Amino acid sequence: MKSPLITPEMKAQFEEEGYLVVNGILDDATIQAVTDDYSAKLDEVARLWQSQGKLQNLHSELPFGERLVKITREAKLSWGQHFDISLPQAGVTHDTPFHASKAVFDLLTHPRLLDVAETFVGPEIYSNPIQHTRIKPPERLLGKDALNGLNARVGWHQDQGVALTEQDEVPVLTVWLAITDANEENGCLCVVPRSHRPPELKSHCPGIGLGGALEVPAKLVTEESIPVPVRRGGALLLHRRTLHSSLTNQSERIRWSFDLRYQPTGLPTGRPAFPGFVARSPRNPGSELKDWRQWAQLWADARTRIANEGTPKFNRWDASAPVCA
Ligand SMILES: O=C(O)CCC(=O)C(=O)O
Ligand SMILES: [Fe+2]
Repeated sequence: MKSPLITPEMKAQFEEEGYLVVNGILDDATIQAVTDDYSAKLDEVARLWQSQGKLQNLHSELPFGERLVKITREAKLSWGQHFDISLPQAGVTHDTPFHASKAVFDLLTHPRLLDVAETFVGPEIYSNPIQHTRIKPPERLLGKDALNGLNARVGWHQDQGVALTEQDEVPVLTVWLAITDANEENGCLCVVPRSHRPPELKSHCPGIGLGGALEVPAKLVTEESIPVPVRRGGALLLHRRTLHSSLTNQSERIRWSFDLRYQPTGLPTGRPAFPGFVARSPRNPGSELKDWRQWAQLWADARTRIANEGTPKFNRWDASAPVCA
């Protein structure tokens, strides 16, 4: 069903401005389940780093966020790919870590979240595989090599610009979910209101962002932007062409989000090398993916295929374009 959290005025705001904040999507139990799940993952990674001599103390006595900050202060390493729910766009091997668990699958298919998606993409809902977990420690604690878009600030881009052209006409909705409060101090998103309206994209340049990310050169972003704080359990919805970036986490604590994407079933995702799934289908309920293990297996199979066959094409941009110089 359509989400009772979204009034016609809110829907109109999304259409006019290209973004919308929706509060109160996730309940405490869902957030707790995800936190417990990631606590176990953190413990696994900490033990790995300890066994590799990269970390002395496990700090097992601390709760999740404080433990992550404490370990980052000592090891200065990137947690990003260990926690992410996607594969990276380059360098995939048979051992590349990623996180696909029951708690995350339950989050991706949470009925209240799918109701929000349904309000914008209709009742036949496909989970697009362009999705990330970003658990960001205070940025100053990270070593230079550990800075990337999964755990530090993200430069200007349009989500349509990080997908292949096959997806250009598909109404993909970005749902940026706040697991902790996000604000200007700890690195919330900034958006350029109404930037979704021109049908053509801004030029994106591969390799110029942190960790070699693709982004729009700052000189091309002349419009006014605004920071958009989001409370824990709420979401920022973005149109696929809305220009956005994120701020630096300058606080003392973690900033944690999931960015998920939903679209109508049966259309290209813009990243065919990665697996999506039918999240909701009143027309063909048997096509819905219900078992998190199958979802995890789809990602494991994608990893094997990419490790064997090499890196597929992930974007349309040319680093040697004059605007990228
Ligand atoms: O969370 C961030 O820092 C960036 C997220 C983003 O670009 C997105 O959700 O599309
Ligand atoms: Fe984005």
